[in-house]
Amino acid sequence: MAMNKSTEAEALRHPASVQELRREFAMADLDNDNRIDLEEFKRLLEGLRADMSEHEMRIGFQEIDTDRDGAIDREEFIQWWTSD
Ligand SMILES: [Ca+2]
Ligand SMILES: [Ca+2]
Repeated sequence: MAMNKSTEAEALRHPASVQELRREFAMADLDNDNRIDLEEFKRLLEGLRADMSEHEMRIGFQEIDTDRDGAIDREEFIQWWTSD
């Protein structure tokens, strides 16, 4: 059960990307309350040039906000980006 190079690379890549996501999160969290609300989420998507309608953004927001408290916290954000 030898760990091959690509598995190692995969393991190394992960923490780096989480760090990256924390930075993304901090940038998206415009008022620094450690939550991304719907307004901030829309701005984030606009910044990413995501061509989404108001309705699609709302749906996306609700998908990420898994505990349904009306805001995306860091954990939900990271889970969203790292699922798939
Ligand atoms: Ca915020
Ligand atoms: Ca939430």
